[in-house]
Amino acid sequence: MFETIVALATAPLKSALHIIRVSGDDCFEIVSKCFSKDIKDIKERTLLIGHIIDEGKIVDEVVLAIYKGPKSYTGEDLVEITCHGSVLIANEIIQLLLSKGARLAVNGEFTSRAFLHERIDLIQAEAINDVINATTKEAKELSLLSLKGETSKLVTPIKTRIADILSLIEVNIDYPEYEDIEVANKGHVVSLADELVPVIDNLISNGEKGKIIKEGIKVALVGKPNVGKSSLLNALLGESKAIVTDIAGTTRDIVEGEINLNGVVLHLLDTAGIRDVEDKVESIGVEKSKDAINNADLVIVLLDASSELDEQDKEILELVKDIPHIIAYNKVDKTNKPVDGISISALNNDITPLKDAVYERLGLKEETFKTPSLNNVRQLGLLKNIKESLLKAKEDALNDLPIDLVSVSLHDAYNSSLEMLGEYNQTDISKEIFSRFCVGK
Ligand SMILES: Nc1nc2c(ncn2[C@@H]2O[C@H](COP(=O)(O)OP(=O)(O)OP(=O)(O)O)[C@@H](O)[C@H]2O)c(=O)[nH]1
Ligand SMILES: [Mg+2]
Repeated sequence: MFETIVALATAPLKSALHIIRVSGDDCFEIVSKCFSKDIKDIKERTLLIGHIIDEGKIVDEVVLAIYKGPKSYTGEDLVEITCHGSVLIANEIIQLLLSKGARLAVNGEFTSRAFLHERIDLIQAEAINDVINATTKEAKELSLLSLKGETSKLVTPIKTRIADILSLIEVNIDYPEYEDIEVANKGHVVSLADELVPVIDNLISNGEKGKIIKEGIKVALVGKPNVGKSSLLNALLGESKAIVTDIAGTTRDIVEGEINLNGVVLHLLDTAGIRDVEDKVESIGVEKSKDAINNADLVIVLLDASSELDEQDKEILELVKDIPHIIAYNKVDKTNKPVDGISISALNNDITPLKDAVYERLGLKEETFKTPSLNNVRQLGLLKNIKESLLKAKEDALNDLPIDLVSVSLHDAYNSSLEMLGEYNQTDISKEIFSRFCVGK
């Protein structure tokens, strides 16, 4: 029994039109109670013009897109009511539907229904959210591949191969009397791990790159005071966002900005120049700079090309030594001394060498943008679980543990592959995932 749910699918703002979605077992019956025509017996996809009526009074003229389940987004009977774009009208219609027996949908509930009715698997459901949230054309295109099911296809062969060996082991354990069945031995487990681990490693690597395309990276600009961090931020953004002066210690708080670098979003953080100071405000700023270093995916350390490296520079280089970083020399316009490294002039907007170096560091190739990948935290976490479980099974097999004990880890690997597609422990994961959706999706 699927209750009938209703929600506004468009943003609650004044606009040309609004769309209200209704889905569930009694959808057609409930909508018929408020519409000028009876839609209860509609058997195929239909578009109808008519009126929403409340106790004989017209609320609005609307268009109904009527989808007979299972051929609908949710897999259930579903109606999309397109009304005029007034929030007042949309609310009136929703209230009316509620009074006739529908209930308000929670975040992601329409997509969750699609998942429960097996219209889509969990990876596709996540992709819907990714498509909505994509901020670059590239991220959207990658998410559309997942929505089409291309990403799910990466998991299915892994799941099947593990299932092959697991079922062989189970048959051996359960039916030892069947002599014509191949005996499961440690060789099977070792070769399964040897076959799948490189495949999974490749998926993890592609997934990490896909994550960069989808979410971008956090880039912190750090250096001692006055090296030109804020000037660099402004040059990258193409606007004068951060205050620039020749006074050391100008920037106190983090200044943020975003750019799209060849299809990848860089979340830029301009930080306070790092030095030992007494000033209370500035020293808090310096602490924030250090936090920014630790939370960044990439740190750009800015040095002054026109002066010698000093203790402050060296301390900063020490701070970033275990964190992915790029060193760039700024103010090359001020010196004739040759610079060994990336040299730029933020003042003159001459920053292409740094942009190129950042992009190169991302390790993205043209085909990466077209490669479906398992790229969110959940999917990458599960890939790592599968890999670890396979390695554990291999180790147990090589240590000559009885095959039924070896199979415990194989079961873990198998369950993780099911969880990836949402075929295991459905309610828990789906609740978590669909809660991130907007209402009406
Ligand atoms: N000649 C030259 N001057 C620059 C360049 N970049 C920045 N400056 C100058 O250096 C001074 C400091 O620049 P800022 O961008 O404020 O330096 P900052 O690193 O943000 O300094 P704090 O916020 O104090 O840490 C300003 O006078 C800038 O005009 C450059 O490429 N060449
Ligand atoms: Mg600054």
